Amino acid sequence: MANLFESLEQQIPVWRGQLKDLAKNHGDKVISEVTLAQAMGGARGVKSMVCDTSEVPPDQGLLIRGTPLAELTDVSAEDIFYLLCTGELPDDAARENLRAELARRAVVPDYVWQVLEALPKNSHPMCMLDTAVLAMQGESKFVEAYNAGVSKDEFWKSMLDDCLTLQARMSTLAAAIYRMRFDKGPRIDPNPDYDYSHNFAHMLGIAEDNPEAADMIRLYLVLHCDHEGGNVSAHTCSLVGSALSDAFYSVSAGLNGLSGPLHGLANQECLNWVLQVRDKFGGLPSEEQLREFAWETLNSGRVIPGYGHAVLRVTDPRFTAFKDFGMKHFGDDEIVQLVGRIFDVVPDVLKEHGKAKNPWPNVDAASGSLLHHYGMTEFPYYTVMFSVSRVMGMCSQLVWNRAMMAPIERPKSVTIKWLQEFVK
Ligand code: NMX
Ligand code: MLT
Repeated sequence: MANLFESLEQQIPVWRGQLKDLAKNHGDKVISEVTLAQAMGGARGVKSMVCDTSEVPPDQGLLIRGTPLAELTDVSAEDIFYLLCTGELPDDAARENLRAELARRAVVPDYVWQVLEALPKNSHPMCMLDTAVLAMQGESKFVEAYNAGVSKDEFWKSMLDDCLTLQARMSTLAAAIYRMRFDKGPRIDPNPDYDYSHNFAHMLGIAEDNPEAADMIRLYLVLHCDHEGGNVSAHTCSLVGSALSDAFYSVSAGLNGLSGPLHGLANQECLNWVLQVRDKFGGLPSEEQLREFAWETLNSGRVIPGYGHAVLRVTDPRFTAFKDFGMKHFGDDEIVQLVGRIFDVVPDVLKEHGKAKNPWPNVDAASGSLLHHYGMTEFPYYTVMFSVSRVMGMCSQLVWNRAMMAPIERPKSVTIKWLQEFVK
């Protein structure tokens, strides 16, 4: 089987042909209409972008290149990245080739550590991560290629080069941020013999003699990898990339979007909420107590983190996979039990509340409980974990966009006056 680069080189002409055929022969077909409410409501449901790495049917949840997530819970991070980029799972040789490529690039240059050390000690871990990614922009091979006048149809190659460097360094950066920010001791160097997940667990310092914890990190990286093109971080990343900004600019922008509490930061908010419940009731509350607490949150004008979704209308399969892992390995853990009890109570509360279109849990409702179990109790860190995985999705989308020579994104905005006149 071909390595990642060779596989892309074989498939890109085919994908280009498919897109060209669609545009030439069906370019005037209407695939979506936009109501005034949608224009004012965050473009929810408007089909206006193409993304081939994954899709989220509202009644099923994540399909990665057509495969339901539930069928991919045993694969490695390398497998997922290869699948996102090419549409196929790698064989042993292609997986090892990608593993070695990422391991070779995993060392983070000293100037990045100096930048991080100069930040205020109480910086949010996501601010540290975004800053570190941006700081590396000067190393972009894409910028080098662009400035050298490389042809547009070759841009994907230098984009892939940057993306491999960025992805390789993500886990090194993220692990170091954990250790720096939460006083866990000195940085742990990457081990070039490990695979990506094992290496991340090793550098975090949580899983040296604990293969189960390392497996949880693997699962974490697999489950968060991508969620089609329209979520805030992926969309931001590809929007910025559409201006031919390089991967460092684009991914850093995407990560800033992931840092919002309605998006990736919901995992920190969620564990915070779970711990508030535990602390208020001194352990596992009764269903009635929990119902009251959920109503208190809603009545104070706040959302229940980890519940609801802009696209999904069923329980998120990522939530189910995390919950199953927790139940299998440590079902008696208090936080895992609490997450289960919240799942028994909150959907009915949200239905009664009558606002959320989707009362079911999303990925963030369970992910923190696993990290917490393995000693990663510092919940402001959780979105960084999400990021290491999600950069695989952002990068595979960036490479695909460059390979398809995607145009600069530029939707049309309208004014209130324009809308008033239109509806007259
Ligand atoms: N708790 C309380 N109210 C909610 C919730 C919730 N979990 N979810 C939606 N609503 C409200 C929402 O705030 C909105 O209220 P209003 O009309 O006053 O503005 C109303 O229900 C309708 O919202 P929807 O159309 O159902 O949801 P939307 O597509 O606008 O937003 C989320 C989707 C995910 C932002 C929203 O469900 C939410 O805020 N959930 C909690 C935060 C969260 O878990 N985010 C993580 C998403 C996954 N991720 O990792 O990125
Ligand atoms: C995601 O994983 O990106 C979230 O579930 C949010 C989304 O899809 O909009």
